[in-house]
Amino acid sequence: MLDISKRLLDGDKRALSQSISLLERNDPDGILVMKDVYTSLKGIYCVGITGSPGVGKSTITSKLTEIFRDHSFSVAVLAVDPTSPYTGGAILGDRIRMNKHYEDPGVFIRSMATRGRLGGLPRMMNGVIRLLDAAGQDVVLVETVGVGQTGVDVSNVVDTVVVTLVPEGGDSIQTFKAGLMEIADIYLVNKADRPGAQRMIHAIDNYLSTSISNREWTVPLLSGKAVTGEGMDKLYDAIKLHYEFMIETGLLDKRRRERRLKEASGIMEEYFSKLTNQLINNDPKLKSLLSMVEDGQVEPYSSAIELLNGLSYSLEWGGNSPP
Ligand SMILES: Nc1nc2c(ncn2[C@@H]2O[C@H](COP(=O)(O)OP(=O)(O)OP(=O)(O)O)[C@@H](O)[C@H]2O)c(=O)[nH]1
Ligand SMILES: [Mg+2]
Repeated sequence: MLDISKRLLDGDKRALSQSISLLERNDPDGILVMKDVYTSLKGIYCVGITGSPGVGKSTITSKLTEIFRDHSFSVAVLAVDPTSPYTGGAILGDRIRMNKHYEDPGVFIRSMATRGRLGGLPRMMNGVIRLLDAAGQDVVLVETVGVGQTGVDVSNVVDTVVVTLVPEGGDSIQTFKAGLMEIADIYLVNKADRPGAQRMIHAIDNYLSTSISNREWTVPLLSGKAVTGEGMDKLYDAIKLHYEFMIETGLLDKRRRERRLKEASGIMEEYFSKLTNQLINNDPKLKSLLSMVEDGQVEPYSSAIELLNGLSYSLEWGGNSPP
């Protein structure tokens, strides 16, 4: 076992930060750590807080962190920054907001970049969550902007999805329908102090009563004012209820099984796609065929098959051209 794995299992926060970085950098040691700690995992509970920019996700996350701490749970916060970590204004704001938690040894905060895939969750998210588990964190709160794929991605990573809406977004309910609404385990209308809050709540209520749902879980519709903390206890209760539901129905286990499979096949897909590019780039014959495709001289479909045949040669011959 690597020394860093031992320190991680002892709950050393520096080892935790370092091992997350290893994973982010694709360092082979990161994989060794993952292997070292795997049998010691307890199954950390993951809650996603998602919604459009500025709906109050960080404020909610901060309040929830407080409540989880009051219940003696250790908390990890993963803030998924749509641009880059530590530079964007939003992340600076989050840092100030989360300041009091930085002093608390029971709280671990990390921001993560999406690496240009706007709206995408970092692909190593499941791995990072496992590292947090290894370090002994009880709960992880994942804050992500719910645009494009992110909202959909987040349900592949967390156990409970909180979709946050604000009164101002009343008209955009149509757009939410496409993906975000389906993945919600809990709806929260934040900024209930703003005009139009009641109308928003009615609109969602309407949506909920007209949409056909065969899920056993009845998605609760909550409202709150995260800045004052109002409604945040109810949010905590709803998360706890959903957690219990997930365990009792066996859904937690089912989702996690599916997630592990998806994770492994995602890693393989990524590996094969990298390998394909590498092989093509190192093989002058394949490269020239591709540039003919690019120029429109040869038909792409049959050329792709020819490329694949060429690749199997490259694999067999260790990357060298066949004799
Ligand atoms: N009026 C009102 N303002 C709120 C409430 N909750 C949060 N805010 C304010 O809304 C602004 C955005 O809050 P954040 O928590 O940063 O929102 P966010 O969703 O994390 O924003 P991004 O991470 O940039 O997407 C801040 O100025 C908050 O103080 C609320 O209940 N009522
Ligand atoms: Mg935020």
